[in-house]
Amino acid sequence: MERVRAAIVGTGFMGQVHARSVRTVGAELVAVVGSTPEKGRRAAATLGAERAAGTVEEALATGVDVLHVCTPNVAHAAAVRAAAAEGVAVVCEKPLAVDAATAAELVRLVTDAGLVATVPFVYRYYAAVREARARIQEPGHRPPWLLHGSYLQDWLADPEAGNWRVDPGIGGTTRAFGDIGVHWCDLAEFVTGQRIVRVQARFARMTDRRPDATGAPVPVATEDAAVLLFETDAGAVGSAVISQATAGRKNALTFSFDGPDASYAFDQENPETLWIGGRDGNRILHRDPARPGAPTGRSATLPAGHPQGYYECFADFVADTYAALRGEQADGLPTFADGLRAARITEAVVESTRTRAWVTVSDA
Ligand code: SOE
Repeated sequence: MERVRAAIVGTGFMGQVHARSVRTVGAELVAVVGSTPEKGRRAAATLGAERAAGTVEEALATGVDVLHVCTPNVAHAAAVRAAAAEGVAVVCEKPLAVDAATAAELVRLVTDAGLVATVPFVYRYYAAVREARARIQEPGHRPPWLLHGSYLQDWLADPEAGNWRVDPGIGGTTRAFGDIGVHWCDLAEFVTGQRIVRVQARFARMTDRRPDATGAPVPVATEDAAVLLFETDAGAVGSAVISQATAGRKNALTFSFDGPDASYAFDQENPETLWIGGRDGNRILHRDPARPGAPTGRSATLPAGHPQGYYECFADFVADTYAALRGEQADGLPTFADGLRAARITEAVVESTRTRAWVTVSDA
């Protein structure tokens, strides 16, 4: 296949991350679409795109192979539909859609069109995560019975801070869980191989008013934090605390998956190591491709001591997506099916916060 030709719609932080990965994997960034023509033109210049396009349709008409959707959440579905209509592969930021029914529709669309369609659950790409997954899912290894952790950030810890995600009309009915709780749940299922089947959840807000786009303080309808209890199809129980307003925590995604043979703990802010707890002692496993049995995916093969970071994980995800365009199926590539899974867990979480009851995660 010639160099992959990509377009990006949405030029905020995630659009910039996607653009960097597109360049890193040697693809051509043909067009970017901004929320205004001026933002599009500025982004085309700063992100190294061949041109700014006024609309998604205009970007698709340039003959790209793949569209990266990095807009605010409510606009994801329209962009995915446009790509599917043109037979263009798509990478859509999470959440895939602001409700499970729409997410299911998008899965049907891309499946019927036979398109590669992925969602950047990129924390799967850390070697420590793959190491935990390989050990936990090794035949004969007794499964973890207790899954727990958190995903804590503080970019909304200032009660005066606002963002489009706060507005349910743009970000969806859930903010903290819909934005980053889905990462935590994706990792819990990816690493353990278990599926979350029932949830009991509560939302919480640090503040009831935040400034809207004009700077005027308005009532807040979405959560700053989510607290989740869950059960899995393997009989495990678990809990997760999700927050975007925890002062001092920048991108602190942590898990501990605990079984009779060992406990496995990971901290995204210290991603080069995996803590393995044992009854007769604990180990800190440092990422080292020279270690027999170490994960071998793309940036996991960086020599020990050369940290594999967020950008490397993102580029590995994009490279695996583009390899799928050539018919290669990489292990652990997160697809629209995983985006739908996240939407269904999110739907159950939101319902539980309303009914205050345990809610079964739909598989329908
Ligand atoms: C903001 O919470 C954010 O950028 C998320 O949208 C990303 O998915 C996460 O990886 C980092 O934080």
